[in-house]
Amino acid sequence: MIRAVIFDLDGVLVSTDKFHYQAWQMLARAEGIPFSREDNERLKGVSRMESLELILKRSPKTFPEETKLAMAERKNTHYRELLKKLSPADILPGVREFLATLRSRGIRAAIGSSSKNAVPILEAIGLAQAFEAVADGTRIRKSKPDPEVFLLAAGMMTTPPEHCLVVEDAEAGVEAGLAAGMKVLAVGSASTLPRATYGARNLSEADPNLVLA
Ligand code: B16
Ligand code: MG
Repeated sequence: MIRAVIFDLDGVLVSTDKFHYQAWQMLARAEGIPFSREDNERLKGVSRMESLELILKRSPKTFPEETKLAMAERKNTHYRELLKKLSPADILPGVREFLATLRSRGIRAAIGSSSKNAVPILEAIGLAQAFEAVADGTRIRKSKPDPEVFLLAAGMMTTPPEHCLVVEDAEAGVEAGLAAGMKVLAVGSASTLPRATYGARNLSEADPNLVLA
C-alpha cells in the first residue's frame, strides 16, 4: 500500500531538460567539446558538478578545480536566465490530476530532485505549496543513483521506504529509487526501462489504481 509519492522534478513535473541542454551546449561550445542531445540525455538526474565532469572528460585538457567551479557557475547563470521563461503552463500532462488523486486518497507527496534549483522551479510553475517535503540537491551529498535523496524525502514524511512510490524520468533516478527499497514508476524516456516497477509515457497515462496499490 503506497502512503507517499516522491516525485523527481525535472522531466516528471516540468520539462527543463531543453534548458539544461542549451546551457551545457553554450559551455561545451566555448571549450570546443562536442555535446549532443544524446549526451544531454545521460546527464538527467546527475548533479551539476558530475555533469560537468562528464562533459569535460571529452576534452584533452585538464582543468583546475576553481576553473571547473567557475564553469558550473556560468552554466547555472545561463540556465537560470532560461528558467525565467517557465510558467504553470509548463507543468507536464497529468501532473495536476495525479496530485489531486493523491490528495483525495490522503497520500503524501514530496520532491526528490538532484537539482539545486528545485525551489525556484516549483515557484515558477506554481507548485511550491503542493508538496509537504522538498529533498533536493541543496540537501544531499550523493546524487542519484545513490538513494540518499529519496531516503531523505521519505524520512521527512516519516514514511517507510516500502510504502513509497518514486516517479522518475532518468535511469540514474530509477536505480536510486530501487536502491532506496521503493517502487518506481518510470515516465518519459525511462518508461521502457525493464528494471522500473511500472512504466507510463507520462503521468496522465499512469493508472492510479495500479501504481498506488
Ligand atoms: P541543477 P532532477 C536534475 O534534476 C536534472 O535532471 C539534471 O539534468 C541536472 O544536472 C541536476 O538536476 C542538477 O541540476 O544544476 O539545477 O542543480 O531530474 O533530479 O529533478
Ligand atoms: Mg529528472
